[in-house]
Amino acid sequence: MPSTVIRGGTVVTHDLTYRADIRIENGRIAEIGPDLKGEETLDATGCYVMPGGIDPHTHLEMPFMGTYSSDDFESGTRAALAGGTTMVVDFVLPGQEQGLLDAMKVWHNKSGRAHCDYSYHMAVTWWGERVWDEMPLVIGEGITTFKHFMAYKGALMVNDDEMFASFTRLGELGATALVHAENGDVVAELQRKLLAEGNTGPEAHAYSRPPQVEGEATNRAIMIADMAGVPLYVVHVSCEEAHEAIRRARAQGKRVWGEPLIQHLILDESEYRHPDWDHAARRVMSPPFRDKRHQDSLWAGLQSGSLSVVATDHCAFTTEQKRFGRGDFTKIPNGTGGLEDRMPLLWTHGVNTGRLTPNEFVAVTSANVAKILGCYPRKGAIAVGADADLVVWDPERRKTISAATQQSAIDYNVFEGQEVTGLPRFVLTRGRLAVREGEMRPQEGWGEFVRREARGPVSRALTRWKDLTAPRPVERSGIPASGV
Ligand code: DUC
Ligand code: ZN
Ligand code: ZN
Ligand code: ZN
Repeated sequence: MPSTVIRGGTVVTHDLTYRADIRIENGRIAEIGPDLKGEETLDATGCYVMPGGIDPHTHLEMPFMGTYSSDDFESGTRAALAGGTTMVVDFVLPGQEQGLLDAMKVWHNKSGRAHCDYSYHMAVTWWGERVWDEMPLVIGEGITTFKHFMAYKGALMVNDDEMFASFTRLGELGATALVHAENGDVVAELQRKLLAEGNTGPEAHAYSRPPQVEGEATNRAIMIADMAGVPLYVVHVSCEEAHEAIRRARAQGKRVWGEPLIQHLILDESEYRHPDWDHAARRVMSPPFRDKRHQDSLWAGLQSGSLSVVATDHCAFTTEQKRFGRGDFTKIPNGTGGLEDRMPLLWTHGVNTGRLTPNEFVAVTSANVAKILGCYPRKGAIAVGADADLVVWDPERRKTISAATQQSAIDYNVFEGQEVTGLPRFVLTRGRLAVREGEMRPQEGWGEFVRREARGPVSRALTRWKDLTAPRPVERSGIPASGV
């Protein structure tokens, strides 16, 4: 590959802003400084040069609710690049009794068509000796984060005993646990009750998953992680109740991170009361969209640092697939898209409104993700030796989001009609120019699997737990002699 220089831009990382050119050689950043020369030049005048976005949460070609999500690694990573995202982290979902490594091979077969780099989380969808045995081997493959569904009873859900066993094993191995935190038993009961009362439409989806089911499960997962001594990452935090539990845990020194989605930051529950069934059903996802009180809480969390990253949970279904749930909201495939729109929407509603600085934007869309998930500074950084996954961001470039012009394979966009200001001028994936002023230059199969490091045994919670269980001197009254 010829050397490329990105000239005349302002470099923005999670902690620094400065004027410099960047020279790229063989897919990596070779030099940062003034007046650099290369065989090719990209003009970044008037633009910010930032680490490409990393979406920590996607479901591409995911088998779910009797179908497969419609964006696969081809269309999904093409959409990602169009919006300035240069890496996605998808979820390997083993079937019941299926080995983790066998399931990983299935995902490696799907991801061969990716246009940008990618990694996986491993889902723990059942518990047994084989899962226990294979966990270190999975970590050895560079997959160091393990997801647990506390909802989807009868399908993906794991119970507390399974979750505690899995968390304990992961804590011992220095890995990180992820949770989808909703109380699956309560959701199943509310679904049954709503259907029995004749509530069959998409609005009942939101009624069946109130903020309390998320707040309860988030708190429970945090406490179980504390007892197990494992760091915990809570996916798709959508409400104040869950955010409050995360804030409290972090203030107590626990290693807990929260991930809001761009959908929950921008869209609210009124979408489910839309008179058009298709409109409402297209927005059915779990957790559901919430009201303004919760949206304000999520924005405040990003501003204060109690919430760490912004993802999409990109899981796109066509209108035809959504119609599987006509007459029964529990059969509407859960999921919405957002891969192409996450960065421009967060810039528009975050940076342009003054809620986030450009550095904070880089932190929550890229650097924090890479640090928490164990691939920093290869990803998420602008530094000599880092992968040249870069976005040249034009803060003046505008568009109206529309399904008519999107990369995603589905027939609508939940953000249809929204105006965004702030879009990529250029997007580079390991030095390869994939987007030039809105024109796509995709290359199927260019993307590579990114191995990630395990965090190691860092949970302070484990130390506290050991302290608490150690024998302590007791005074006559039965009150411990020291400590609270
Ligand atoms: N929620 C969704 O809406 N879709 C995929 C899985 C999930 O947890
Ligand atoms: Zn989930
Ligand atoms: Zn509509
Ligand atoms: Zn998900």
